[in-house]
Amino acid sequence: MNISSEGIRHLRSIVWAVALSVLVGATESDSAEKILKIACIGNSITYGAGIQDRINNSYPAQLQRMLGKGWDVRNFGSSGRTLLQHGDYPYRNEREFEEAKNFGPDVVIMKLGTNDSKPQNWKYKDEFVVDYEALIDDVQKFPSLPRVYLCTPVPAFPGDWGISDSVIRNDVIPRLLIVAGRKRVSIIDLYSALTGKAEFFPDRVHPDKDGARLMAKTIYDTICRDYSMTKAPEPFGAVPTIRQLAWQDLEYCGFVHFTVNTFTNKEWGYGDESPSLFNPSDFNADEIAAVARNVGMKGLILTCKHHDGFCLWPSQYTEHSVKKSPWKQGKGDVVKELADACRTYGLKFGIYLSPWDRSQKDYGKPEYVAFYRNQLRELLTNYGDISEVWFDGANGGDGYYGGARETRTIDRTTYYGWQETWSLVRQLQPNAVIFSDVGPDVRWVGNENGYAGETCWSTYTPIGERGDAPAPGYTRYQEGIEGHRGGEHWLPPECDVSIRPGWFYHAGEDTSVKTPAALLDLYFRSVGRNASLLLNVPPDRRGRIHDADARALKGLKRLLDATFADNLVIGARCSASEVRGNDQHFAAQNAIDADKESYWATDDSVTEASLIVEFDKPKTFDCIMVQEHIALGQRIEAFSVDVWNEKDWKKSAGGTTVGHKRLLRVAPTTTTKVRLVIIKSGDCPTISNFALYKTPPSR
Ligand code: FUL
Repeated sequence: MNISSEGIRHLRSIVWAVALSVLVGATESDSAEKILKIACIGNSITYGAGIQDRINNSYPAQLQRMLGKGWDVRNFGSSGRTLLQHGDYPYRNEREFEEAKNFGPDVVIMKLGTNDSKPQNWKYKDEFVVDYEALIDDVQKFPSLPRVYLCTPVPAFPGDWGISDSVIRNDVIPRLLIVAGRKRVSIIDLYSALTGKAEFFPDRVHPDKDGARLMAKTIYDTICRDYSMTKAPEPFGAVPTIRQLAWQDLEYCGFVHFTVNTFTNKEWGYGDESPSLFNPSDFNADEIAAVARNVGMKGLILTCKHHDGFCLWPSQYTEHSVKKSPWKQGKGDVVKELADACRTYGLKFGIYLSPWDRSQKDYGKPEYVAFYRNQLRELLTNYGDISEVWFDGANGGDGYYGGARETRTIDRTTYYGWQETWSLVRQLQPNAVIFSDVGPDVRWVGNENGYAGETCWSTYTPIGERGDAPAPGYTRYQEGIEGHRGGEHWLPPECDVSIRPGWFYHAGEDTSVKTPAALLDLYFRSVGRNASLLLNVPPDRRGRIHDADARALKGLKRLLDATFADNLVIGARCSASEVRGNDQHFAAQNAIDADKESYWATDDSVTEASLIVEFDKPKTFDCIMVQEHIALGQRIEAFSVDVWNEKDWKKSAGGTTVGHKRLLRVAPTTTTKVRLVIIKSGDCPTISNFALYKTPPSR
C-alpha cells in the first residue's frame, strides 16, 4: 500500500520535530521520548465487550503492549455503535468521539461497520459511503491532524443480534474500499486476518483475547511498516498471560498457616478436633500484614481450611469453624480480618482451601465436591480481590470423616473435577492465579524446601505418575524443579517453604527459625532462579508473628536492601554485538535502564550475542542479575558473564536458563568492563535487565 497524503504529512511532522530538537540543542533521547498517540475508534469489538479482563486484553490494550513505550494507545470503543448516521446508535453522536478528539491523537484507527449490517441499519446502506467520508473528514480536522487508518470489520460466525457476516463481506467491505480509495487512507484488513478463526469468537461476533491479539498484531504490523519501525520478535513457545506476568512480579510473598493445629501442636489435624480449641488470645491481622509489608513481601496466602477441615471463616456449610470457637464469642472471621488488613497495607491476598477434608462425613463421595465448591464460592465472593488460589496436592488417607474414623482414598485424577472448580475461580476472580501441581497458572516447584533448579524453565508439561494424564497430587512432581525446555504450558514455579521446620507454629521450634543468611540463600535459589518465594510464617497461639520469626524476616530485609541498594550499571555505557534492525527500540542501553518493559534484542535467529557494559572508573560487584523479556517467552539456555582484566575477557560466572530473573553471586570482582554473553538461545534473546550489585561489608 502506498503511503497516503496523511502519511507524508505525518512523516513531515516527525522530521520537523527532529529538526527542531537539533536546532534547540535537544539530545537524541529527548526526541526519542516523543510519544505518538493512537485513538482507537469503534464499537463493542474495539471496546472489548465479552473479553475477560478487557482493560488488559482488548485489542487497543494489546496493541499498546506490542508498541511499547513511545506510544500511547487509547480505547474509544462504544458498544452497539454504527457508522451510519441513520443507524440506531451512531458513533458520531457519542461522547467517545469528542474524547478521542480531545486526546489529540497522531493516529486514528477506525473500525466501524459491524452493527451497520443489522437489518434496521443496513436499510440505509446507500448512505454508508457518504457517512464514512464525512466522519473521516471530521477526524482529519481534529486539531492534532491525525493520520487515519480504516479497518475492515472482523468476520461474524455467522453473527447474532441481527449482525450478518454476509452483509459485512458482500456489502460493507466493498463500500469501505470505495471510501478508502476516495479519501486516500490506508486500509487494515482485519476481516481477512480473522477469517476462519471461529474459535476466537465464543459468541459468534466478539473476538476473545486471542482474537483481539490477532487484531492488534495486524494493526501493529501496519504501523511498524508505515513508521519504519522494526517489528518486535515473535513470541517464542508458550508465553505468559497478563495475570501470570503480574504474579511473576510479586516474587516474594508470605504463607500463613493457622488453624486448630496451632493449639494442638500438630502438623496435620485428624478432623475430630473440637472447634473450641481455636482460641487465639491476641490475634492481630493488622500487625501480621504490617510485618509482611515492612519486610518486603508483596502478598499473603492464608490457610482458610487445612486438611483438618476447620474453617477460619464462618462458612454456612459446616459447623466446624470459627463459629463454634470461643474466639470473639464465635463471631470472628480470620479470613475477613486478614483480607482487610492486606488491603490496608497494600498487599495481595490469596487463599488456601485444602481439597482434602478429614472432618467431613461425605469426603470421598460426590456430595463433598459440591460442598468444597460451595466453600470456595464463599471465599471467592465475600472477601474482595483474591490474587491466588492455592490448591494443595495432599489428598486422601485416614481421618475422622464425621465419626467413621477410617482410611479413604480418592482417584486424584477424577474425583475433584478440577476443570469445573477452576472455572469457578475464573468466573468469580478472573485476575487470580491458580496454583497446583499442574497449574493452570502457577506450578508447585516439586519440593517444600524452597528452591528451584539452577536450570529452571517457566514452560512445563506436567505428566502423571505413570506417564498418563496428570492431576494435582498425581504428577512426576520432581520435574517441577526444572520444568521443561519447550514445555507445552507457561507454568512458572512457586517455591513454598516454612521459616520453621513445621508449617504450623510449635513453641518447641522457636529456636529453629531460619537465620537471615539462610533465608537470603533461599531467596537466591528461588527468586534468583526464575521462581517465586512463598515463605511460610505461622502465627503463634496469640495469633501474632513470634519475635524470633519477625527478627529473621527483618534480618532478611536488611540483607536484601543492602544487596540491591545500588545498581552499578546505571549510567554506564552499553553496547551490543548486534541490535535488532539497528533500531533504538531494541538498543543495548535498554538492558541497563532498569525499565522492565524495554529490552535489548537481536535480529531473528541470531542466538549468540553479547552485551558490553563499560564504566568510567573500575567498579566492584559480587552479584549479577539478568532478566529476559518473558512476555515473549523464555529463550536463553546458556549464558556467561565475563570481566575485562585489561588484556582479555575472563569468565566470572555462567548459567543455563534466565527467565524472569536470574541472580548469581560471585566473589567480589573489580573491573572496568563486564560482558554478558548469550551462548545459546531458542531464538533471538530479549534482555530486559542486566544489573550488577555489591553487598556492603556486614556490620
Ligand atoms: C502440604 C500440606 O500437607 C502441608 O501441611 C502444608 O500445608 C504444605 C504447604 O502443603 O501439601
